[in-house]
Amino acid sequence: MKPEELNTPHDPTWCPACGNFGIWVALKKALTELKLDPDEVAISYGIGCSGNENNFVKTYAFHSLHGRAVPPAAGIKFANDALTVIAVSGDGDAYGEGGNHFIHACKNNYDITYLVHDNQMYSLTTGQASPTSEKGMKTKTTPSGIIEDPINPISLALAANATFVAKGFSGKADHLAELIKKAIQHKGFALVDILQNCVTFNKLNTFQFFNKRVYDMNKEGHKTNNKQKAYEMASEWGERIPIGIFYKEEKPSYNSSLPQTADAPLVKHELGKVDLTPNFEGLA
Ligand SMILES: Cc1ncc(C[n+]2csc(CCOP(=O)(O)OP(=O)(O)O)c2C)c(N)n1
Repeated sequence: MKPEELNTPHDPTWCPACGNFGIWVALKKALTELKLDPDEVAISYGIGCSGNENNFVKTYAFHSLHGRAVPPAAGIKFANDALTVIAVSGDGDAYGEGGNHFIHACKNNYDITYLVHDNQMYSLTTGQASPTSEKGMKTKTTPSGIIEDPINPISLALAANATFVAKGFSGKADHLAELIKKAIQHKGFALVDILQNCVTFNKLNTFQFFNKRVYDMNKEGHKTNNKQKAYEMASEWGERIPIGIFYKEEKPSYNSSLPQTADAPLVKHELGKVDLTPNFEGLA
């Protein structure tokens, strides 16, 4: 398939030059280069400009609640691990409302890919401060400037024991597509935190801001098997911002470790052969 064949009849409704376009292009490129057909992929979306992508990519899709993209994705993978399962969120969705789900998905090593459209802003609701907005930034909810430091998604994922931790940039779609492919191929929970510009509400972290700062950390020699070094790289944010794979580790995924799903996913279980009588013993 060609990436355009994953388009739906609906044109994206994002603002012209929104970073979501680059992520959309990279996702379709990654899926087609991995030769995945639309019926082999299920994507669970949160609520936000990012979540609206569910209308624009032709795969199975589930539009969940705000902050809740991960639980349906984990459930879909339990039910049918033949599917490639992806969750898509904004930074508010992933690290704010869905922060607890995020931490536990890292810890549990669900075999899903998490693509976080990180524009440092609650954008669909027209520009409120999010967990990754920079200190001092003036937004609708912080007219005098944000007083607290932002969350660092990469260090948070490392501390929660995620087995694949990466950062991309919507303006480098080819590099991002490669990261998404590697995240999908990884057996276990894979985070790709994606820096993106919001042309309408974030006037600080613009396309130009990111474009002149990001560099490919793996090309500059960063190895992906050193957690201590990954923490160090995660805190680099200034004149230079690293993108690429910070850390990667092989570990059995949750599904493969769970006796109920180790041999066969739930969809392959023969329910007719399950003896439920012990569950009803003692009941009138
Ligand atoms: C529980 C809940 N809280 C708040 C909202 C309102 N809401 C909808 S979208 C959104 C912001 C989304 O921001 P983000 O997740 O960063 O995604 P973006 O729009 O920037 O892609 C909010 C607060 C909601 N729908 N449900």
